[in-house]
Amino acid sequence: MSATILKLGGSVITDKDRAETLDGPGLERSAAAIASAIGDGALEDGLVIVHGGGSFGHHHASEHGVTTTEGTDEIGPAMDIHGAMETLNRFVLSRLHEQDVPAIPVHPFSAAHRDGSGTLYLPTGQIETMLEEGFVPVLYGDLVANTGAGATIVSGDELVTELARALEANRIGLCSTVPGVLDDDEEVVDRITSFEDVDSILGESESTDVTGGMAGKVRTLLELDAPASIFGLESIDAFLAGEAVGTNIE
Ligand code: IP8
Repeated sequence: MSATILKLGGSVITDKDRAETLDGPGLERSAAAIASAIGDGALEDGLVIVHGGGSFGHHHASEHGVTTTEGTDEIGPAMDIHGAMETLNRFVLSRLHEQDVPAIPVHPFSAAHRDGSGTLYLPTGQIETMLEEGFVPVLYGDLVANTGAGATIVSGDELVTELARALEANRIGLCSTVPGVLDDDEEVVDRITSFEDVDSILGESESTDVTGGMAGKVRTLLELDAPASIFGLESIDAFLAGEAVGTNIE
């Protein structure tokens, strides 16, 4: 199985400054690009979409103090976070359906879990079968049951990493609100091929941030076999058409 994995960042599809508010134009632009790439036959090996939480998930997660390591075993907070993400997922699906994209949801809370050391387990047989049958699976940052911690957050980026390995993805795209990884002069860096590049471009302080931030993202992507690109919404059509856009991490 090989497929393209596309992450739609939460800041692309939601208004980050207003709780539970969509960025309608951003979402519609993304859905239109996906529909036209499928129509052009550019994604014949299949497409898996992962979307972030934006002002839906993150708002509730921070209110309840839930992170990828700090969990909750209370049903109220759990349903606030998961419920908001399910709502966002329904919006994403409906915009994709309006453009005739055969998108179906895969709810990480129901599919994945973490063990006591925090390692994520995500079965992918259902996703592979969906792809074989011509569907476009859509996953999202969510909660997952976590041994000894109740339920913790799983980020969209973690899901992308797991999917890339399990599905032997041929390409990974992270669509965000920045046009790529930026150097000190705010110019997009075309290519990153080593951890040394990350240190020299993003600096020591950023590179120590292994759990989040751009350096952490780039480091994780470097460890994967598939080439990855980080790009802005303006380049989504070109990425889906197979072009090199934004920052290429290989
Ligand atoms: O926006 C986090 O996913 P991300 C999702 O990909 C939640 O980091 C539930 C906060």
